[in-house]
Amino acid sequence: MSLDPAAAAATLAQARATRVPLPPFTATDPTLDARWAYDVQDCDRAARLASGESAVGAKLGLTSPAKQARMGVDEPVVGFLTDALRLDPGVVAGALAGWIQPRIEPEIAFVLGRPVSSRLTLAEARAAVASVGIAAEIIDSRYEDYRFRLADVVADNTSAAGVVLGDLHPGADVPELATLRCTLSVDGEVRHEATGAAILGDPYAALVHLSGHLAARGDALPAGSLVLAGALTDAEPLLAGSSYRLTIASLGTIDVSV
Ligand code: OOG
Repeated sequence: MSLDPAAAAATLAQARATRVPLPPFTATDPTLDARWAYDVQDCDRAARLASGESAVGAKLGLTSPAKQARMGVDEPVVGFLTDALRLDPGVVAGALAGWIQPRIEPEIAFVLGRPVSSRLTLAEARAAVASVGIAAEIIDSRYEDYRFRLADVVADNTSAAGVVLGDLHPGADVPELATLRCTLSVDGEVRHEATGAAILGDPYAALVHLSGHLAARGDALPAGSLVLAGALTDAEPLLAGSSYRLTIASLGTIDVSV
């Protein structure tokens, strides 16, 4: 019998609280799968909501070739977002001590203009988006050295640790997202570049994937939800004393200094 999902969620919560990373669950049970892992996520989400956090949306992960290759997992994953994950750029430095091995990565953020509960077409996904912006996602794997398999990273809410959201623009005012250029610079030096097409060929395809995931699990997101489409480039470690600039043409820039 697989490890009880509630027990795994509690073990991950303990790792977050104590900042002591874990060996991956799949090292002891390689049969653990995505279904088990999303059950762990459900336990984690229920515990966080019971402790007073509010659900604010969802995040996709591993939607770009750069991330899939780096992390060795070749399919997109979905996590949940609560208000506790929303950060102002100015507080990231102060939050550093609360993480284990944080990294930062550039993302496209959507705010939904309508609820999503069934699988959308690409055209429906576009129409479901009210506004679009740039986000900086902070990830912090609760597994030693970010070594995990699909079931581990899903159980760990896809490494979610924080979100800095930039200005939002009405979806209709933004050029074709697949064409937008993105850079991630550290201390003034460009480390990573990509276009929006890095995300499943078209960032709206991430929303299609999410809608299929929600439909399959009988889950839904209300209008107003925040959705992160997944990193366009590989992530950079967040190191004290460094400055990070994330830019997506037409969407904006986020500066974070730690
Ligand atoms: C997994 C989460 C990846 C993304 O946007 O690709 C992710 C990880 O890299 O630890 O959030």
